[in-house]
Amino acid sequence: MRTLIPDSTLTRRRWLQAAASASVGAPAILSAQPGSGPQVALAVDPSREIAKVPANFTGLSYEAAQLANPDFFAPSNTGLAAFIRRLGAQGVLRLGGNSSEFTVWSAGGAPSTAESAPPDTGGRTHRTTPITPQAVRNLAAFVKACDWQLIYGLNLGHGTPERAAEEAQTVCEAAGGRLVALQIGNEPDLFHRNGLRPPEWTFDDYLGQWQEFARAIRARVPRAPLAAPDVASNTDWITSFAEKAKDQIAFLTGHYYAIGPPTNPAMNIERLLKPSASLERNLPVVMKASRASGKPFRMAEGNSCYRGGKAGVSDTFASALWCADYMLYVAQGGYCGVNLHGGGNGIYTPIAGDIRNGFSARPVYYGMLLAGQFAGTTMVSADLDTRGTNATAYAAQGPGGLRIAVFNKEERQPIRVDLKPSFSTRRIEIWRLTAPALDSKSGAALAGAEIGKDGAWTPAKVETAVEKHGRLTVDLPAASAILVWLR
Ligand code: BDP
Repeated sequence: MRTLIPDSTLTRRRWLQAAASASVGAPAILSAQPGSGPQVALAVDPSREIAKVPANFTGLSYEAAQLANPDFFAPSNTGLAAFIRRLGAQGVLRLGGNSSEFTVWSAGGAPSTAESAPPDTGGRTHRTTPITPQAVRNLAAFVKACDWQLIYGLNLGHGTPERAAEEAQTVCEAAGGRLVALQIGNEPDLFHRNGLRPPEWTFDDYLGQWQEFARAIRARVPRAPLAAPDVASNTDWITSFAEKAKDQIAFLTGHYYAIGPPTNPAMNIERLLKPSASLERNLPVVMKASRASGKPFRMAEGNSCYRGGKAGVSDTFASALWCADYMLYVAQGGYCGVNLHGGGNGIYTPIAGDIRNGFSARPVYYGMLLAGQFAGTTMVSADLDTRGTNATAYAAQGPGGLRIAVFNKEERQPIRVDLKPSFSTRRIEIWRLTAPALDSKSGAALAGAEIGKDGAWTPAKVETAVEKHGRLTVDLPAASAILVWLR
């Protein structure tokens, strides 16, 4: 039996010194912050593999309206590229949203002067977005500069198969292998009530029109990759699409917003951090369709609260905890990726700002950064006995060793995690996800470091441990998370 003994918080440098002395027989060192609370027991078993997490699991989503400004997604926007790359060596940028039903492919059209486009807030009035071939070529070059991949949304709501096919051809030629999918239509399961189609609009109506668009696209680009149905919430449409048209797509897609609308006072931090009944209900349905069809499922657009987010919730540290927990929950459940929606200075946007004023990371970005450490790994069994607390835990094996994330989503209650790894390890490092308070809009940090103005980030505060008798006890303050590395 080995024991992991808590010690004091060390800086990375002090850890290196400690590790050096440990290697010549000095006492083992580990750290945990003081505090008390219910003890939750976590058993991790790396031999029980649960799901593979693709290297491009992490993703962002932007409104297609952003393409009205061809300089935004362009290699010259190095500021934005730095923030995106920081989220993962690989990842997927998705263009779509409500505004993608109001784009006009205009081969020679003049670009708009719009600087940056926030998420759509769901009203009925929309400005038309002209998209030029130059905007598409810049987008493709931008994605390449980030070393990411692309999902591109075409206009089903107001578009025509011919226009979409022309636009698709330009996208395919510009993005080449970086294009993982074109999508035709954004949230078509809502068309019956948002004015894009008559109230009697059904799945079969949608599939018929989708096929027309797909045929026109394939007439120009026979191997164009497609993803669908990109629904807002109707999982029956995912099941039906998987049954009726799986051979035509590379993967299945759908959206997820944890709470909403923002005008409802019940949509608050407490609600956001609670386990989501709809997610628990829908994930198995979606994964059943995915397994039956052999097509992976990607959550192609989503965030904390629909209609553009809720101030005081979506822009606070609570969104960081929510986001990381959500991403790892669905990674463990088998999703092949998630795209957090944002843009401009939108309330829930992970990256805020514009070209002129520069970019910055919002709290939700820190959650993505934490969860992104699981990209390219294999999720393994992490069995948490929560003892009635709102805590969650995930573990994965991959490059850099085993990593274990534990979330204490209690607003006021600290917890003590008693970790029993059923394996031996040589070196343990702990990163904490912290902020001054749950509703803080700034001051979030991962491993004691904030994201710099240039998107730079390096762990600054790494607590360390060397095992002794097979147990590690770590205290988690209320509303915080840890990422434990076992190297
Ligand atoms: C989705 C839309 C997206 C919106 C988002 C929201 O696809 O354009 O920005 O909801 O309401 O339904 O925040």
